[in-house]
Amino acid sequence: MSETMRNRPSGPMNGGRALAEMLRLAGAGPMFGMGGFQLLPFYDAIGHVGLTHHLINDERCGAFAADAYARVTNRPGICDGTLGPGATNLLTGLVESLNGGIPIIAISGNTNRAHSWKNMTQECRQVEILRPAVKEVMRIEMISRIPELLRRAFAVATSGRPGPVLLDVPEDVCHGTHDFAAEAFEIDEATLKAPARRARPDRAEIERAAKLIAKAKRPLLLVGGGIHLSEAYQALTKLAEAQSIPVAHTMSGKGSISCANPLSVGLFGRYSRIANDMIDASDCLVVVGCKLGEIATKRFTLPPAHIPMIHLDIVAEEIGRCIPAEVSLWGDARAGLEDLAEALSDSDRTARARRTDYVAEVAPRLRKWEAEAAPRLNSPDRPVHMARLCRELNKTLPAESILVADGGFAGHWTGLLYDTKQAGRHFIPDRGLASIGYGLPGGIGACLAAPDRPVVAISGDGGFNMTLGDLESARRIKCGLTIIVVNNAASGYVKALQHAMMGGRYQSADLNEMDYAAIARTMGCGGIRVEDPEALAPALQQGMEERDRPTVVDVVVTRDPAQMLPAVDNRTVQIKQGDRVA
Ligand SMILES: Cc1ncc(C[n+]2csc(CCOP(=O)(O)OP(=O)(O)O)c2C)c(N)n1
Ligand SMILES: [Mg+2]
Repeated sequence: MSETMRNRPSGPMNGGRALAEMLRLAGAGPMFGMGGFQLLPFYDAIGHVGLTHHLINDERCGAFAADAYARVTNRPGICDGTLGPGATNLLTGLVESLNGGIPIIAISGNTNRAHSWKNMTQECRQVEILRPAVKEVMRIEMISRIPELLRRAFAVATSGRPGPVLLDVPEDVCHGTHDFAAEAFEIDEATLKAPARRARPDRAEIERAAKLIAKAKRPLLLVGGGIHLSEAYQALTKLAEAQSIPVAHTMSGKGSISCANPLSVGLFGRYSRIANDMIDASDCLVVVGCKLGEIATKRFTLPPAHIPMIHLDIVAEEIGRCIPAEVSLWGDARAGLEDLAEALSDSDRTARARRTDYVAEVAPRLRKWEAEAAPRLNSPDRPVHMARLCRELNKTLPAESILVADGGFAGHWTGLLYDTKQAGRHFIPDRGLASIGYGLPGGIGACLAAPDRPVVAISGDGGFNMTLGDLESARRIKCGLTIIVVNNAASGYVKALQHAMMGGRYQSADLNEMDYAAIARTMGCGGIRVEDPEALAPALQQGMEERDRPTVVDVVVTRDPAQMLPAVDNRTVQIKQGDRVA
């Protein structure tokens, strides 16, 4: 008998307790939320059954923290919100997880059904509001069905493309009592972590794909966040190395292969070092776990239509959505990559020999890019240049660390210039919905998921302002998180666009000059203000050494909107690719 089965509860208990017991059996990690009357019995049971729950000051942050926790562990992140505003505050975070394919279980309290729709305080149509924000809504109408629906929530969250599930719990279900049999408390271990099950692509299609790759002189792998969800790291590196195929990645796909691997050609799409040029010169693209959305394709101008494309994805209807695929591989990324490697294995030696010159191009191309970018990467400028900040991150962060990147420039600059030193989820940008405000709560979730590893978050000042209240949570939770605030006293992305497109007419783009390090210190956290680039590395080091409280590193960067974009934004001006690489 498994441990789970031995610890099954039985007898009369309230709905909240039954919920908590199921989460305990599922091995749920830390949960994030803010209580209210409806879920009180659930909160009461949390400590009793030995689960961990953190009060968060904004439910959106709870959902973001759960999302980052799930990205690091591939286990469902868990968050909750009370009736009405608690539930609706979850919305932005849940859409991030939905678009990013991240397994989440969100619990919302709802009204007592004896009084629903009689203008109950806080009441709203929360299920309807949240329905399109999640993979599935499960409304629990009977206390006796709590174990069954929790079981299903885990299965839905971790199967196929993972995603968020909303469990909507009426007050009377949470507070009411049922006499449970021990047999009710059962959970399928396979569903506790994504991917719950692995589907293999059709054999004949694998053979077709293998033939296409075999005859290609310049094949290129384009990979997205699906590699992380499938934990396909080894399979990807193995195929790339066995066949000498360089690898380019999206922002979410960074870390699919180590950025230090000689076959890694970096980010492709809106911002690129050499990857876009490699795409242009390719004769076979192998796209894996990647939706080929706007940013990855430079607003659908990449890749050129004449290059044959093999597209491997877990969601069949995602294949060919934006760009037609010559070969469609429907299945799990790891399984598909393994099958491709196996189908090609007889040709490994000859393929490597034939592609010697091809892969030998990568290093000099990168060196050329590096030489062009060097003045920015090594910039001694004050205010600090963003490229210099990225370089200091590359130098200072250890291989096992995690960098969480917020939706503003922080994400784009680090997406382009930050290098992971090993494969794995070491870079977490919120590219599902690209909301600002993810950095701090995402950092909290990542810290709790990886308590022994340094976690650094990087956020714009606008994004930080949005979620500053949860610095209090980070301190209370004793997160040894380092949070870099990219302080440009502006909603910089907007200001840069207004500079480029609106003739410098700035509207609602400026923020106050603030000292976020001083604010952090007032809140009982560490706070370091950095104005000199030489002070970056020691500040980051000091932040990472603080193991039981957060440190804010407030970095003063340029206020010049002409200097803010990491490369030319293709929606604004058409400038030759590579004109401004950093
Ligand atoms: C919730 C939300 N609102 C608006 C946007 C649009 N947006 C993208 S970047 C940006 C600027 C954010 O300012 P800040 O966080 O200071 O970052 P900066 O661009 O200045 O580095 C805005 C408003 C968004 N992504 N998310
Ligand atoms: Mg800003």
